Amino acid sequence: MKTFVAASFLLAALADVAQGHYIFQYLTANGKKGAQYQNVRRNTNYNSPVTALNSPDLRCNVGGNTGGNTTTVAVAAGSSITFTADTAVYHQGPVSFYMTKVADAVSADGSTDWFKIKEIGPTFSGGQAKWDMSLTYSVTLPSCLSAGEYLVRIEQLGIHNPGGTPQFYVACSQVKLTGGGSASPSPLVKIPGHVKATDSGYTANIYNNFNSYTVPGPKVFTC
Ligand SMILES: *[C@@H]1O[C@H](CO)[C@@H](O)[C@H](O)[C@H]1NC(C)=O
Ligand SMILES: [Cu+2]
Repeated sequence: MKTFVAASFLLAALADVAQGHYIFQYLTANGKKGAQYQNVRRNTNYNSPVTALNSPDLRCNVGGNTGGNTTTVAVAAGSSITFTADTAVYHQGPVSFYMTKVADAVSADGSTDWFKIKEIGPTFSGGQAKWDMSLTYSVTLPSCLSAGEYLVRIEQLGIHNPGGTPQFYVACSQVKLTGGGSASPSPLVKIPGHVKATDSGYTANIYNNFNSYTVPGPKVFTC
């Protein structure tokens, strides 16, 4: 078993060198897939993850602190949007979606309060964990949120290399929510700060006695 684990680590390390990582670049809204970076902020770190837990780059990736020429798409509260990456996710780990309400989605820097709207952890069956490693991930924008502009953020956390530093693959889309309600979403968090170095979902060893998992960050807000 030890040999197997060591071999897995080695393979994971080699794969990291040999393959490109994944970057979330496309947003599908209103059933229409936008062009590359049309509604998802452009990053400037090629396909590298963000790894510092205290970095503002955790919000919308390196280079994503403002929208640049990324435009804001109008979507109805209660509808679903989809993030698509350039290549499918291949590091095991959870996926979370966050939103923050902003005055202007193009210029917002993500320093405002965020809440989580969805999380995807592993499923456990027959002693095996199965992660959702996909090219696309969808989320429903809660129907009770108030109308206005928001950043919608996807976070895939690579925890494939226990003992190494987990890797955040993040991106922000810019949406203008229409319809909706008047809910005050909670709990609210700041990013960075939403994940702690001691969180079990951050420190987990997914190869050793792995039979339960808590996705890091706040509880999911539901209407
Ligand atoms: C948007 O800006 C990037 C550089 O940040 C540039 O490469 C790209 O061509 C621009 N796209 C449009 C449509 O202007
Ligand atoms: Cu990697």
